[in-house]
Amino acid sequence: MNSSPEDRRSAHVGLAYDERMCLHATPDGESHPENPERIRAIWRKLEAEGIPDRCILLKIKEAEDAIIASVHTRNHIKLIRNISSKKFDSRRLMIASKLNSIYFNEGSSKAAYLAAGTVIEATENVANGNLDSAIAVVRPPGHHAEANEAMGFCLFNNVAIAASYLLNERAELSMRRILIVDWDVHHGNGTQNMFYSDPRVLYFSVHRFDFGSFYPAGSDGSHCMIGEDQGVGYNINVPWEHGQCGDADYLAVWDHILIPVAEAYNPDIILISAGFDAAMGDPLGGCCVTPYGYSVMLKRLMKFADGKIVLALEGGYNLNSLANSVFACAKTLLEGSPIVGNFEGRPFESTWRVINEVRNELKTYWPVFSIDLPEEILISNVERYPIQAGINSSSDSDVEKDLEPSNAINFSSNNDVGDLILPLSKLNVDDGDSGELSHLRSQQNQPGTSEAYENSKEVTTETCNDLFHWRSSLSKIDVWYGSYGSNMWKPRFLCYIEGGKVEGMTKPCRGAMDKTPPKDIIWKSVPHRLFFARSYSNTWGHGGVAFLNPQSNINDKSYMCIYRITLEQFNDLLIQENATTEQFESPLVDSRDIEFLVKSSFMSVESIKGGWYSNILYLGEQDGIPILTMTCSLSDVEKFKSGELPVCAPPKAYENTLLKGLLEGTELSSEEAIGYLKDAVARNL
Ligand code: X5A
Ligand code: ZN
Repeated sequence: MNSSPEDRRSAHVGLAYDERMCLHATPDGESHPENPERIRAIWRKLEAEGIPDRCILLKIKEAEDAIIASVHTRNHIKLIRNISSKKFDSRRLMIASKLNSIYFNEGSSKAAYLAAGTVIEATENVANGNLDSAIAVVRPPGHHAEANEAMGFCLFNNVAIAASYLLNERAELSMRRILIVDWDVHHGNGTQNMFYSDPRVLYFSVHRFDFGSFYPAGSDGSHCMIGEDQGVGYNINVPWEHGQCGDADYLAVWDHILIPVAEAYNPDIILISAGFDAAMGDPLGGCCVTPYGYSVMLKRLMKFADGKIVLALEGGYNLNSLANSVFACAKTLLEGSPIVGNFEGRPFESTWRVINEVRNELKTYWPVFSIDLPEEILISNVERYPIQAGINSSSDSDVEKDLEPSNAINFSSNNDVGDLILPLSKLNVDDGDSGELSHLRSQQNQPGTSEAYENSKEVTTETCNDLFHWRSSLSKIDVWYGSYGSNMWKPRFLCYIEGGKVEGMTKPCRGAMDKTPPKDIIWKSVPHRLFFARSYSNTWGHGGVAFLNPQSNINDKSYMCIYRITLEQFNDLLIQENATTEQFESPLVDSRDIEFLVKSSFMSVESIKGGWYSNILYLGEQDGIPILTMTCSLSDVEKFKSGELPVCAPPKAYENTLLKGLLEGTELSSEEAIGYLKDAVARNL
């Protein structure tokens, strides 16, 4: 280094990488997002930029069982130790298949021990002052690994092991307060659990939560999880409601949650669970943090703990953004200032809501949170919303089951609804070509194909120029949405508009972007047959859900509650009902589709074909406004008739919701309403 004596010495930054961590790979050579190329790509980039020469290269060590045992069970350690041995050859696949998102091969044990050992080595040398800071380029990642279980591509919980090592084995280093910052796009369930009642470790995670539907789904990542016993207040979750979060959102969280807490906590060392799957273009994360964003996030943490920071790689699946982000972090540690850059845009409206919820939840433990946020940031005249609600959210459908909410459309600078109204896309259902939508769809990532991962970058940039325009035009068109199932009960229907859930629903709805309540509600009856089919839905659990036979019959009569909403809201409803993980830049149903519907009475929406409610029915009009509903396809009806698909009575909670709707909306007595539903269940299709 060519620094003069007056200069502060350049930082001693440790860097760790070992090719042997590439030994862990899928057994059959199948492509997988968590593959050896990830760390190779990082290393190639760092070398090309001359970073290793400016760093202190660390010894790569395997972790010792005795140290791993401070957070993992003996059984788990035994499993990870033995999984690669010859005698497990025949059982490896079987064992992995019983775990959640895990593969094993003959190199897995070695890589897992090296990853954990390397993070320990980096942490120890930062803690004892040999290094100022360090980056451990390791895999497999760690933060999902539980005490007794590998999951989410993670075998050993590298960061948790290192933290526990400092606390329990190296007390003389006086690392009494450890801040773990987990900026991987996923919640680090394993790390949270390991220190849940331990105030010596403050676990902070910002992650996609999507109301509990984002991996690792469930309530662990909720902002209500604040720690317990001695550790209460020392677990902080910032759960995004949706994808597309970027620099502005993350830095708002830094400003209003993490930095104030770090000031109060005064950590002795910071360990970063540094996943880069919230990076722009990541196929799993669907967020858009830039290298500059990571660089600033890191720099803001460097003023704590005397700059003692260890970054340990977690996720990050777009090789380019992964390598560029790690490079940005390395430069930041070395140079003590963020890389050159800037960011545009403002946080989402939801980001302020989330920040407030987190602060509120924790204000008794962190008094700084009692200070209200300045009003001007809460009342913004230009609110920013994510593009379309195509994320795993509540629905009676289960098509999304094992799809990654991948390939979210990224946000570029200009998010405002423009005045410009572009021509609406057309769904050419009549000639079998679904136009733009099928084009978009064909470019979707199919998890498991390497090509898809390579494509992800192009897709993201291609769709980066968000088109809000269809929303503004469809918000000016009214339709009646006809409900015949649980949506007949207004509070349940409102979940699709406002978000949230009512009793009996297993998960909340995302809500529509426009949360205006319906302008009018009317009850009608229609000459279509109501029936209950399927045997399980994500929202209601085991039992059937309501369908309407698309074919009318004058002898049939079903009650219907029709809500006057905008065509924009109808599109958001359609997406939620069909639980698609996709994001659409064009509407699924536009005014030209309505013209088509008026003529042909039903229309299958090609781009959500897998959804159970992808068939739009036109049921005439009311006050000159079309009445639309959604149901299954005619061919599904045939399958329900033949027994190829199950017909099933509804679950109690679901049936009760329909009953409440009928009783509040119609003149039916409760006997009549019950009879009406019983009949729909019992009568043959
Ligand atoms: C470390 C990490 C993601 C697991 C996703 C499983 N894991 N579908 O990013
Ligand atoms: Zn992740």
